[in-house]
Amino acid sequence: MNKTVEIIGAPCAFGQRKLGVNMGADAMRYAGLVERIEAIGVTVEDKGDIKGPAINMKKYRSEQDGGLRNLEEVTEFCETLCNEVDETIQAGKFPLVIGGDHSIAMGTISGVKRHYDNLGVIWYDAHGDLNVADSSPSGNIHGMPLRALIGDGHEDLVNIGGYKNKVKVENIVLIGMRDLDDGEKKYIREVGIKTYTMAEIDKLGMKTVIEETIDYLKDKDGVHLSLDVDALDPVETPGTGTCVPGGITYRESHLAMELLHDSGIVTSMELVEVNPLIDVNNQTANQAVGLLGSFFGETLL
Ligand code: 4U7
Ligand code: MN
Ligand code: MN
Ligand code: MN
Repeated sequence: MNKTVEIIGAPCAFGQRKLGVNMGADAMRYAGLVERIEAIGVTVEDKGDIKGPAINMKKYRSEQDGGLRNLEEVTEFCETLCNEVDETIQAGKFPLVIGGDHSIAMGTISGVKRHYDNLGVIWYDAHGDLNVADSSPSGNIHGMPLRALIGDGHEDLVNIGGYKNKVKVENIVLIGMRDLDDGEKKYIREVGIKTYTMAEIDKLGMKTVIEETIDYLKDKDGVHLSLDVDALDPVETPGTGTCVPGGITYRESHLAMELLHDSGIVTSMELVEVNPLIDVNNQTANQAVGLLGSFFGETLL
């Protein structure tokens, strides 16, 4: 990486109901994120955290408000993040957004997309995050960001950054899928999103999956990597709110990061859903930092 990496903390927990994910960014800082990237010889600046709306614990923990939980708070958070990311890219730096729950992707990618006509997106996750309010079993907005970026869903979410239609379905690669809701499966098949479920990863191996992904996205003018730590297997990586067994190993994920580094195609990244309150000795944040090391070019010798 010859660009300066600018870290933007996005301590948002409004996209789901497990408090603690708002401390994910600090958990990664505490695990040595800045030092780890600097040790590779890459220049890093930490912009600090986005200032989002305060958490009202009573409202946050209430069972009601189904549909789109915390819509206003998520929207406000993402609007601010969008402008921060935009600024970082304008300054010629590489934006590394650390979450926070995955609803923040609507902010990150809305900011990124202002700079690219034909943006590719790699969605490394156990989930598709392709719900709309009607198909969502939970009402949690962190299960909807990719669909909102495509252009479907609540107007406030679809229009973050003041414009819509940020990601084309043919520019997306889903990796690690193993918990897709019925509506998401139907949608993926209907519009034909390039998808590597765990079954494909087992059959092809991660090396081929990433090589094919790079080949699929090589003509795009930018590629955003959205890494949800729940893509990894919860036996190794337990500190996240929506664990699904049978996931990607830590080593396979290192391989993915190394191959993406070598390709040089990725122009922005976010790492989300680290929740230190449900982790064991901060090991999920430690692994996240390890993966970011590989992504920015760390080698073992
Ligand atoms: B994450 C879920 F129903 N699909 O919509 C939903 F299974 O950002 C989970 O990937 C969403 O962690 C997970 O609530 C969102 C559920
Ligand atoms: Mn996700
Ligand atoms: Mn997920
Ligand atoms: Mn999750």
